[in-house]
Amino acid sequence: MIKFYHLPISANSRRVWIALLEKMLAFEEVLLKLDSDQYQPEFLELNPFHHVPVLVDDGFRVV
Ligand SMILES: N[C@@H](CCC(=O)N[C@@H](CS)C(=O)NCC(=O)O)C(=O)O
Repeated sequence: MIKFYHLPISANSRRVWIALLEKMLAFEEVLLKLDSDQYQPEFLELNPFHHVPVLVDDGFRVV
């Protein structure tokens, strides 16, 4: 299943969120707080630019 790393109040995240909902794709949400979560090593491995949103689908990342 697609993993969607985001923060609901992020406008950039919302664009992707709306697309996922419009396409009726199943996804699992991973909520981040942008006061430190984006700098955690596990997240930096996904996106070295420390930005949300990030999509991961079966190992394929979109940042
Ligand atoms: N190129 C990205 C930029 C996303 C972006 O700027 N995200 C902001 C939140 S809206 C962010 O994650 N900021 C956290 C940070 O800069 O550490 C996109 O357009 O999706």
